[in-house]
Amino acid sequence: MRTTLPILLGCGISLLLVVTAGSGGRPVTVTGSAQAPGVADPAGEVGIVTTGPATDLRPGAPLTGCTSGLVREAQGGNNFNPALVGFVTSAAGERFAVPAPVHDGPAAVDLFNNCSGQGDNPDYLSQLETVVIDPDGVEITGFIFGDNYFELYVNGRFVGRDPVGMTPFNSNVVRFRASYPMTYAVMGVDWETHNGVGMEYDSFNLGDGGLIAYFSDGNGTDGEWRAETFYIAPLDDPSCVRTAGGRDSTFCSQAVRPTCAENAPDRCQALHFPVPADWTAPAFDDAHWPPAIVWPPERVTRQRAYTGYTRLFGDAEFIWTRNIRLDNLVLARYTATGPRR
Ligand SMILES: [Ca+2]
Ligand SMILES: [Ca+2]
Repeated sequence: MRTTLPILLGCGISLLLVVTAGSGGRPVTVTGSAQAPGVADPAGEVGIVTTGPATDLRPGAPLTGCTSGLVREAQGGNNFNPALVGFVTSAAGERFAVPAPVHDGPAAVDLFNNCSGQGDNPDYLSQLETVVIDPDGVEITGFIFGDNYFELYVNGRFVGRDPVGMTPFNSNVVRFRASYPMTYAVMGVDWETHNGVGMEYDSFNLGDGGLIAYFSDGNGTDGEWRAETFYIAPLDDPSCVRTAGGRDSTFCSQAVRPTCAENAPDRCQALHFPVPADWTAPAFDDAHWPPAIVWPPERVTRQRAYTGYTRLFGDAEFIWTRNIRLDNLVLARYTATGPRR
């Protein structure tokens, strides 16, 4: 029998103890100790804690600056912030790229990009090149908006990625040829400017994520996808993250900022789960990943890169995990058995 005991401490800090009452002589186990080196989830994957900001920062997305066609703030917004990837190391020496171990592949074609272009890209159809995954497959066009960054894989093959990792907000289009059953694997990243502690800008804002994709065969992101988080920050105490039934950071402070964010961001902690090497493969077993959570569009974005193109996103829905603020690296998967229309 599992009993969950939320214990409210002072200063708004909530410590969650998950107590499993033993049966048949099994010992009672308690997770959630601040001294625990990591947090194990049902698949046996252990969360690993790091503390403080990343080092060794380097460019993490194809577009590293607004070098041409720059649209200024007064003309519709262009708050460019570089998308950097840094590295954090746990006490035991495990090293993680933050906010994500991005793939160094080519960028997808712009649908809307007011960083390198003027916003709307009316020529996107003529700029598409088909990524051939299965020569006998069907040709599909896909529209993707990631807050802030995405990578798309189909049947285990890289198709394209977001050219703008942080801001401004942009959207993209891809084309590929692939066979059913067609396994979509999408990396979504809520990027950060304070790498390693899950926050952004001078205000140390927590930011939030979200992802939507729609494909020309009628498939698209919805609650039938699965989604799991692999980087949770900022945290005062990583033991707030539950792992039974899929990682769940909604018990961590999300209505209020973590205490560390106010006065000691260098002491903010993060919980990492290693990204499986084969997570994009059709054969990867995602049965232990929880269903994706569908989020209302207005909770994710009011940016023109999405709102100006809603008809292209059909009946697709924004997905993420249960916590759009603290879950910063989310992997999502879905296998389509055929066209949906
Ligand atoms: Ca982006
Ligand atoms: Ca965040």
